[in-house]
Amino acid sequence: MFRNNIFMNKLCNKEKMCVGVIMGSKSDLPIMQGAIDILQKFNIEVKCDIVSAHRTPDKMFLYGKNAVDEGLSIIIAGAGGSAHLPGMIASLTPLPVIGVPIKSSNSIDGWDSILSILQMPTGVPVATVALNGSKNAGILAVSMLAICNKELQNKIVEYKNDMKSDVLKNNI
Ligand code: C2R
Repeated sequence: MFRNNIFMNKLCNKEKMCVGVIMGSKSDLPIMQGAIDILQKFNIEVKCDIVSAHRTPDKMFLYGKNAVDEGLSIIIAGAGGSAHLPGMIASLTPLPVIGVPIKSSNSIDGWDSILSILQMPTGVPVATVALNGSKNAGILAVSMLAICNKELQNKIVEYKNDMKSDVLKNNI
């Protein structure tokens, strides 16, 4: 069910920029696939895993502590319901963390997940995107990686131009 073997537990290629995409459950994958797809479109290496603050706390701790040594530059973390994963990961790593609130089966209406990820205490930020907004999380990660990478920045400009053309094409 996992496309392109993305859940392989491989080390990142240190020569390439690598983004960690984690989620609280495999039931989150259909939503988180949006981030994976956009990162792959920009030729960014993706290391994907299921990590849960609640169900696999030891794994979460190790993931956060080892993220830099694993070669990750940014972590995108998605979770639904009482979503502690993004914030806990942000507490364990110096890397930027982008949180994706997910409207999952155990969610009341999505607000539970949004507020758990958004309302972080001062000192431990999580950049929170819209509910189920994993594609934007991917684009934000690419923009961060592009700060010191002109080639990648040009690709984002191209992406935005394509988006503009698509909208204008539909003008009535
Ligand atoms: P299941 O479908 O496996 O029951 O999971 C997951 O992200 C998922 O959206 C239901 C939902 O529980 C969420 N979950 C968390 C955490 N671990 C799992 N919010 C966590 O540690 O924050």
